[in-house]
Amino acid sequence: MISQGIKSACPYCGVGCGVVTKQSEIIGDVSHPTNRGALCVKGSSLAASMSQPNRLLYPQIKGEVVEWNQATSQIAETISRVIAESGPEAIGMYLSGQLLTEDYYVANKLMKGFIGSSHVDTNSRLCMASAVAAHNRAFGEDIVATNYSDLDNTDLIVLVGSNLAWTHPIVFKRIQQAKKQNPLLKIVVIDPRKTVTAEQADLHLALANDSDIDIYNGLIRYLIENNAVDRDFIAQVTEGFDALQQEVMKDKYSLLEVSKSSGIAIEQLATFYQWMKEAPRAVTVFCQGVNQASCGTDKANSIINSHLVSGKMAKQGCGPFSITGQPNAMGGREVGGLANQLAVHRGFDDDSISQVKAFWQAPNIATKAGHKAVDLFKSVENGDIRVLWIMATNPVISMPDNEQVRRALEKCEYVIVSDITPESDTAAYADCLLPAAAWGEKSGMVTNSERMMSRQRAFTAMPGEVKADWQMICDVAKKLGFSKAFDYQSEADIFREHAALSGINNSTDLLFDISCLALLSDDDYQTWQPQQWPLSSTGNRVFEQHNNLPLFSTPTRKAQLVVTPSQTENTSSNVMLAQDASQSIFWLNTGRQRDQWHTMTRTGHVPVLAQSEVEPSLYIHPTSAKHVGLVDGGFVCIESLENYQDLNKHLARVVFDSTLSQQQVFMSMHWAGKYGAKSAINQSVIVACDPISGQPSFKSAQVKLTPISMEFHGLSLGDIPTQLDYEYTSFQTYQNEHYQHKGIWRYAGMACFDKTALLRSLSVSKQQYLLVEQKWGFALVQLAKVINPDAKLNTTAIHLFSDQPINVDITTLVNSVNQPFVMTDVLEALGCQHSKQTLVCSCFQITDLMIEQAIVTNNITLLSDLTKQLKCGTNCGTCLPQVERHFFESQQLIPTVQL
Ligand SMILES: Nc1nc2c(c(=O)[nH]1)N[C@H]1C(S)=C(S)[C@@H](COP(=O)(O)OP(=O)(O)OC[C@H]3O[C@@H](n4cnc5c(=O)[nH]c(N)nc54)[C@H](O)[C@@H]3O)O[C@H]1N2
Ligand SMILES: Nc1nc2c(c(=O)[nH]1)N[C@H]1C(S)=C(S)[C@@H](COP(=O)(O)OP(=O)(O)OC[C@H]3O[C@@H](n4cnc5c(=O)[nH]c(N)nc54)[C@H](O)[C@@H]3O)O[C@H]1N2
Ligand code: SF4
Ligand SMILES: [Mo]
Repeated sequence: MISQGIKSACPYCGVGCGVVTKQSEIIGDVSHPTNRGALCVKGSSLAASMSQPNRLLYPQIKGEVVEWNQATSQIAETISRVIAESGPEAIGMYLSGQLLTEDYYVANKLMKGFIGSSHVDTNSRLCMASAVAAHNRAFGEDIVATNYSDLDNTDLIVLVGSNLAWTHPIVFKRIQQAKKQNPLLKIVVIDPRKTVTAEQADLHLALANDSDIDIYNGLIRYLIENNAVDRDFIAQVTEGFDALQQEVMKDKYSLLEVSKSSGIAIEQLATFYQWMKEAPRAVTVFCQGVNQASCGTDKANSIINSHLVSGKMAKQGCGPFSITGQPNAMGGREVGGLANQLAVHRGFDDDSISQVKAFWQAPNIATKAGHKAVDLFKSVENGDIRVLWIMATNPVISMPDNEQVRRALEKCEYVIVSDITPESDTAAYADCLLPAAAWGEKSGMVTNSERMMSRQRAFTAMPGEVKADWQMICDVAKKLGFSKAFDYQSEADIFREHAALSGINNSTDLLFDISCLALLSDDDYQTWQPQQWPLSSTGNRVFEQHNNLPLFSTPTRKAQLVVTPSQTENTSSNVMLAQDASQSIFWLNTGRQRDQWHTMTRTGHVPVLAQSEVEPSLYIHPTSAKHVGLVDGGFVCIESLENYQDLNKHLARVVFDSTLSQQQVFMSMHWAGKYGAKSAINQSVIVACDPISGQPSFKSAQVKLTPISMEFHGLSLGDIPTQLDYEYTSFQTYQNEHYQHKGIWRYAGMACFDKTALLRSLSVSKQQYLLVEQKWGFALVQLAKVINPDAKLNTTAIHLFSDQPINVDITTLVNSVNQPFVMTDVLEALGCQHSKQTLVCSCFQITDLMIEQAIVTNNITLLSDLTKQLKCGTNCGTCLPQVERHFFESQQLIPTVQL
């Protein structure tokens, strides 16, 4: 039962859109300043995502359901015993930017103040750590320097390492609207791939791996040489210009040399530099193509440098904009959830330690930074950390070198996992599995990319015995003897304390101070309207202005220009790839698809979201593919060059993509759990971390590709016939009015195709199954009952097996299941080799075939008529370039209309 009219915030990306409940739907909140009612396809599918096929409802110890009391007692006893034996540093926690501020606050307080271990890190280490480190170096504090409104009114928007159209669609929509309002607005995309975002740019710089710093140092050099730096701004509010100038004047940053190291044509580079020089205002949005690099912190600082030297900073329409990934990545940074922060933007200096200790009345305050994520799991493996509590993250899939994480968790004495489903790959390693309240059932605060604090509100009852994460942490804390410090009655209690703690920044130049909310009433917390910090009277623009110049949070109040030397020689795959005579080594770039969220636990079961990438796919340029013997639709083995125990590899389906450069391949990070854990990307991603931020360079793995020929291919609709143990398996949720089964399994094996053995292993009895021989293999039609012995049959599942890749039209096949049909229909469905339809618009479920048919049938000659008729591209707008492409392609097929 959903309570009506409840306002909350979308639990996916860091855009932070407002939503509201309406009947059984969840729709965009028109009063929320971030999205004004708009939602992307993930946000629009929230109601569907809430029907989790397998919710975790009760605490479990070693797989047995237990009472909460037993679970929390065992956790507290284990923690106490291990502390007594090995000290507090043997306890670790691994948190998530998907926790609410209140959950995050109590977890951090318990670990750093009461248990006395700073080995508490978060998946934000994989996500925002480089941006955090860069902000700290440049501004003296982790501050995102811009607001969304800066995108509405500017002259140039540069998107670096960000596929915004897919990953932050509602912010991208805002940019599309700004462009419509002001056609002179220029958009530049710096990304090695021609993404849907890049397709919509005025200029796309398809750079070589990690050559961003070269491009930015080259830009600064160009601005200096062309007298386009803001000398007054540099002198008055920055430090370090001379050293930076010395670096960028080196030969390697000339236009010619940067063109060589980045692989971008001189004219394109010069155009970008000229636009940056001429634009009175510019915003640079950056995300994982910048952060997830072994030089990620330097990349981010090189971008910030360009804004500081050109004075395009701290004013309307200007600034570097590190856009956050997870819904509460920013809230986690506010409470100090990273292992190298203590709390509220404070580190481990003496002052901070004593102030936080006094505020918390902490008996065991941690006094030095703890292990960052990758080191945390190494410490677990080597036995230094003996108890690990993992909350709201799935590191077995999302951390680099999955095998190492598995080894660590297997070896760890006591693993606690809090999750909403027992199906997360990490839950399988839990000694104690705790059922967490999910989005819609829990309440708290989240902060989005532009520091906007919004409420998530519960609108449905908690099922089973689930508890909010903060509640379970407090239950354990109380059993550890810290009753007074963790005796909160509500989220509001915790939020007030967090706000009050930020008051220790009052006497400093730090901007994060929300202590004016320390006395917020329960009512005010309940009715909270989105508000951006700083909450001060000077408005919500960060960096207070003094004589029209910004003041930063550094001791001198000046921003720091950081020398960021080029790393292409060390990090670029070009060098290594150039030495690869066999040319079977590739630069593996990884990232996101439009319609899935991370490890799929919250989106994999939603049919609408499962259609754009239906199985684990490796994208590769056709020329490179041919060179290594890969065929479109075939299988590839992706193997890390550091494959120690023949474990760091996995299989995926090959998809040709001629927009990629020839040395680069791409795969999404999502495949996990039953959907395709065998093809999880990070099994073969063993990469270096940024030495400053500790963030893994997920975008720069080097891999060997080998074609795999399968002897056996299978595709099943409906319940899977047997335990699948083939080399390759994947699952796609699929549902329509005729087909109410779970979905489509695709599998393939290397063992010889033996029909008799297969039938035996499936324990097929002749009464239940119908065997249909085809020229490409055979099909098993699983019959529920015979309706009419003469002709009409009812099926519950169809299994296809072949020694050839199976290429049938799924829509036709699915439509033939679960309805009575005559045998010839089955044959038609099985034999059909229609060209595959590709989903173009997820919001309205429009495929390329539907677009073509609409154009031909209705003789459509205007793009606007097409979008009006099919609605494709009219919701979030991210598919517009594809719609346009299909429209123009099909226009060439239709004879020109004579007027
Ligand atoms: N649909 C969807 N949206 C999401 C998420 C999701 O799971 N699904 N997750 C959210 C989260 S947590 C995050 S962190 C964000 C991430 O959002 P993004 O950072 O936009 O997404 P990614 O696909 O990880 O990577 C962005 C781009 O970096 C490029 N890149 C790779 N190497 C380089 C390089 O050397 N230089 C440059 N300039 N670019 C490079 C890649 O080609 C890729 O297109 O998305 C958020 N939004
Ligand atoms: N190769 C590669 N790897 C990457 C990346 C990449 O670009 N390439 N990106 C990295 C980035 S930026 C990120 S952010 C990470 C994301 O990686 P993860 O954080 O591991 O991914 P999620 O699937 O979001 O995991 C969240 C888990 O929390 C559970 N959950 C959901 N709601 C709640 C709740 O309210 N309480 C609790 N306790 N649990 C809940 C979910 O079921 C799920 O198991 O992946 C990183 N890994
Ligand atoms: S843009 Fe992000 S926050 Fe907004 S609806 Fe989509 S996923 Fe949710
Ligand atoms: Mo992220």
